[in-house]
Amino acid sequence: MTTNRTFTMLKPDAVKNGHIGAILDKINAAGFRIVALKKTQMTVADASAFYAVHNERPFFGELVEFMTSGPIVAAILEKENAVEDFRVLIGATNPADAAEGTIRKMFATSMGENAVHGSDSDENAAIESAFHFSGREIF
Ligand code: FUP
Repeated sequence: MTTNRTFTMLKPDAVKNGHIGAILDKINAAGFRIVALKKTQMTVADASAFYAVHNERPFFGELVEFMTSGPIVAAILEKENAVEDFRVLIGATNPADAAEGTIRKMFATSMGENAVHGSDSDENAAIESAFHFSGREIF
């Protein structure tokens, strides 16, 4: 079942580099409706839980360190086929492989500091949205 919703984070590099407005513009222009939005900073415990699926991977420590290094902008986005369309909009995990015009091509600096997160399935979109937002923050 498709939920037509996905979850994103504008990562600490994107926030630090002043790209919040430009990235939200691209998200709007691509036809996504913002149903929840906030600036927040994850603790080490938060980031470790959020990325638990990667906890055996060699990059896990760096990933948690980076994701807790500064504030992020978390959002829930709505559009038909949201998960898949948003992953097209953000581009490949490594910005060097990301297609022209994608958010990661435009704003990411490296594989580790890749500007944005996008859920990889409807199931994870729901889990990740609930991780960051309560029911009364979603409209
Ligand atoms: P993505 O779904 O494109 O966000 O990528 P993954 O879920 O595979 O990875 C999550 C995050 O881990 C990436 F955004 C960056 C980091 N990562 C690395 O630093 N090195 C890797 O080899 C893979 C992922």
